[in-house]
This record gives sequence, C-alpha cells and structure tokens, in this order.
Amino acid sequence: TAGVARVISTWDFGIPANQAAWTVLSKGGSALDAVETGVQVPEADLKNHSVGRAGYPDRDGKVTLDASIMDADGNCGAVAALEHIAHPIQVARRVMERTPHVLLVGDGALQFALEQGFKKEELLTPESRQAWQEWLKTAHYQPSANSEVRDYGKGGLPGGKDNHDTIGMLAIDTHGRLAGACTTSGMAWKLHGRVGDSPIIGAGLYVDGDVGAATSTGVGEEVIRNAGSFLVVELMRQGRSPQEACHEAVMRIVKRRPNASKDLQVGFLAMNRHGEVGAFAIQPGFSYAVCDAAKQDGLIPAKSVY
Ligand code: SD4
Repeated sequence: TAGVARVISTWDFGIPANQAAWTVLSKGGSALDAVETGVQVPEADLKNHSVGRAGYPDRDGKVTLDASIMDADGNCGAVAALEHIAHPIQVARRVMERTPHVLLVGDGALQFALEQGFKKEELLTPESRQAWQEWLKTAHYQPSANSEVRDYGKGGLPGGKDNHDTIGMLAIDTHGRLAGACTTSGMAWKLHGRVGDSPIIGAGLYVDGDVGAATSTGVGEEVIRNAGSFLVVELMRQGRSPQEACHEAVMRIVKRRPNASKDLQVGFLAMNRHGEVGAFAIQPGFSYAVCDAAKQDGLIPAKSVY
C-alpha cells in the first residue's frame, strides 16, 4: 500500500524548495528525485546568499560550493569546494551514480562536472561582490548566531557576521523510501579551501532506510566534530523520536564545548522511516518547512537550547 509522502527542509526558503520537491512526490516520484529537484530552488535564488549562485564568497572572493545527496540504501555522492557550477547538487548526484567514488573536491570536482556537460559560470553576483568588499574593510571572521543576521534585504552582512542558510532537505516518498540532499556556499568569508559539514556524509547529511534521515545547518565545524547527522540517525536507531534525537545531538555539541557553542548556531532536522519529523537548534531562530498532502507551506520554529 502507498504510504504518506512528506518533505521537510531547513529555514523559511525551504517552503518554495519543498513545493518543488512536492511536484515530484505528489506524482509518485522518488524521494531522491524530489530532494534533488527541491534544493535547486535556493541554489538558483539570487536572494539567498548561502546557497549556489549569489552565495557569498570566501575571503579571496571565490564562490566555492559544497553539496551532498544520499538515498535509503547508502548510495551517496558529494562535491566540496566546487567553483563555477550553478547546481552542485546535480554534480553530487552524478558522482553518486557515475563514479565509483563518494566525494570529489575542488578542481577535480570541476573537471568532472565539465566532462559531464555542466556549464562553467560566474556565480559571484555584483551584490555578493559588494558585500565581500564591505567585509574586506575589516576582514574579521567571527561566526555568530543566525538569528540576528538573517536579513536578505540589506544585501550584506555587517561586521563579519556569517550567514546560516544552507538548505538540508529530507523526503519520504509514497513507496516509503527516504532520501536527503544538502547544498551550501558554506560560511561567508571562510578561508579558501574550507569545507563544511554539508558535503560530508555523516556530518551534514545521513540517510539509513531502516531508520531515518538527518541533516544540519549552522557552523559546520561543530557538526563535523560530532559526526552530527550520523549521530542523529544512530539515536533514532536506539529508539529516540526524531525530535529527541535532534535534541540529544545538539546537547552533545553544547556539552563538549560549552563556551564555544554559546555564540554559534547548529540546527538538526530529522525524519524517521515513518515520516515523523523533528528538529532542534542551539540558538533560537532556526525554523524548518514541512510539506505533505495536507499542507504545502508549513513553517515550524524549532525549539532551542537558549
Ligand atoms: C557550513 N553548515 O558550511 C554550513 C553553513 C550553513 O546555513 O549551514 N549555513 O558550515
């Protein structure tokens, strides 16, 4: 019998992304196709400065993108520090399906993308260049909590603040199959070559069809340190609900480095194999979008430590 399809994703721009994924799910399409389709919405959105085109660059002015995709059977692919390709999630899927590898980085990832027929493009928009030049005046890199800085309208982030608007998306299709995708331009003004959690399987994304799926947003270093998304899935395996699992994974991060975590954001989002969802963050301000047959534009504020 057909199950209930559902897609969830990080932040408010997850709403239109979910709706794109829903066009796939509602027709009985696969969760894998749905998440690949859905996250391309923020990748293409010029107002989103943390994903894809128009993403804020690193300190050298280069836009370098990270993305990963994973299905219920442990198939996965990822790219890290990829430049000049507008839809890194598509390249991640090609890595998964057309190579014996999981992760390609930098020039090698670009070379592969070009061989696969992707077009080389300038992803730094005039607006992002201006924000970067503004940042260069102080060149101060200090990630801070997301909640104060999520203002697309100003076109730039004051005083070296980072932006936290990676999209992580999880879906279950009518066949009960899970999949996830995650894509980001990473932390604005990062060192050239810096890779965050998003393309690291087990950190920014993890899916196990027997258990559930998890993804993360926020300061990737803290997520990598704790194998965050893998941890959330393992906690669900031990019987926690998605909500409990996200909560416990966040507490693990906070307890290991209480001082460091006070001022930074990490949020987890999870879905179990029954399609139940949960989320938790260190700081207030994290929200997630939920879309299913009952409601296509749900937005839920996540609970947080502070
Ligand atoms: C990173 N986790 O590169 C990403 C950034 C992020 O919302 O989530 N922004 O560390």
